[in-house]
Amino acid sequence: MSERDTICALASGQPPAAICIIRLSGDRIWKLAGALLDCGLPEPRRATLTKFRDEDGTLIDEGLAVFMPGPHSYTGEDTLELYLHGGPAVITHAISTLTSEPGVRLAEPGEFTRRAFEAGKIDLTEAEGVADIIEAETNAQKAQALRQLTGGLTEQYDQWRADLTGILALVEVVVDFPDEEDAPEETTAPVIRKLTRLIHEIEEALGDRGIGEKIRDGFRIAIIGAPNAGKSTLLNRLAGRDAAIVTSRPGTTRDVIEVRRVMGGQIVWLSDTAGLRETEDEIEAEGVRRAERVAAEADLRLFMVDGSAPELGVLSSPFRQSTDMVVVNKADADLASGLPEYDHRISAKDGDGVPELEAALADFISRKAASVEAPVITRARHRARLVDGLSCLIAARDALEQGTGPELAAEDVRLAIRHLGAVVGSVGVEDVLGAVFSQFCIGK
Ligand SMILES: Nc1nc2c(ncn2[C@@H]2O[C@H](COP(=O)(O)OP(=O)(O)O)[C@@H](O)[C@H]2O)c(=O)[nH]1
Ligand SMILES: [Mg+2]
Repeated sequence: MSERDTICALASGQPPAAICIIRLSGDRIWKLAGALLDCGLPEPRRATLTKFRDEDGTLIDEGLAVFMPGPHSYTGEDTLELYLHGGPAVITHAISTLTSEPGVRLAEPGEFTRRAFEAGKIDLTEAEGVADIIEAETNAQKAQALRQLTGGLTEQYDQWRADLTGILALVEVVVDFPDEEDAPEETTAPVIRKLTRLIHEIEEALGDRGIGEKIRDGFRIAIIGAPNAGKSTLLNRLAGRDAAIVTSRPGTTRDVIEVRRVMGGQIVWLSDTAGLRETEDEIEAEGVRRAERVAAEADLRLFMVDGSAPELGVLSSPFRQSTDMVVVNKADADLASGLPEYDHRISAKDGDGVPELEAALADFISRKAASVEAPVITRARHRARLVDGLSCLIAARDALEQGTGPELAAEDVRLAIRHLGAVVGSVGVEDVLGAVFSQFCIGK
């Protein structure tokens, strides 16, 4: 018998609801079921209708109970799910009854999944997939999370680690060569070839322009341009609310204002920024620096120009880049002559041209999201480990090529295996587990 607490949580959403699910995992289930369910411990994996009582025999509710004995359960432990009416009084009565049993307590966020991970039922990327699918808002997020939770990333990392184990065996052959002789070319050449192939594969995964992370966390569009061009007016129109202050006074917006939307089937963060100009005002100057930072990180920069006064639109502006989408605003007013080439002409105030602009933005984002098929990296955590792994592999190859020491190469390959192993959670992840699982909701 394990010493572990049995955990208990409401796994379904906020009450009131038609039905709630209360979930338990751990070996106290036998005792609880015997004492509190009229049916006793239900037959495994069979929904059983039963009355559910507290320790005094008072009826809590009538509902279904499903028993899933370990190790063939989500957590690997015995688990019990109770399907009751989803009212606050039922839930409170049920949970307080269950947790008043010694050795039974409320679960922490993600604790069921953490137990599944610790029991070796899933690896860390699959656990992250579980967290992501619960949070998924767009279809693209859902598809990515599903791929991850069904082992899509595991497969890739296992393949890389298997390749590396093979390479390590070959490097050790080189290491074992007698001191007085250098390892012959025939021994090192195939190892270098295999290493090079793996280096390319990992470089390719890293060269995904962050699409997997963006599908998960959102793409970024920055609205930039001269003061008074109408940037804040456009942001408000795209947001459908007054998120940013609009005035006729140039230099009104100082901080970056962000609005979250779904566009082109993706989460998109739209940022309104301070007008780009040289300024003596300290606060405005900080606003301009922030605007430049946001623009530099954006997937798309909308460069807005006041069409009624293009000379103020500073088209020759040092801030403008050739890849910017140029939007001429104030098309309702008399447009000045000498307008530059532009991609869109709108009136942010009246809304003319805005639907076409929105369609173009949606198209841009959905194309960008589709530009990488099945990204291997969906979190910064994966990227950091892959970058570290890659540099070890490059160091190993250098050592073999320059004949400076096969022992060093072997050590680097071992380190690379550890870095890739950390992504799936097979080694050295104690320090990240808390961070990964605390992001979960309770009951999962
Ligand atoms: N005529 C006209 N005025 C506009 C339009 N969009 C914004 N404005 C006005 O231009 C001024 C500056 O707008 P704002 O959105 O604050 O510009 P920002 O400094 O670029 O954020 C305000 O007085 C707005 O009412 C438009 O499409 N047509
Ligand atoms: Mg503004």
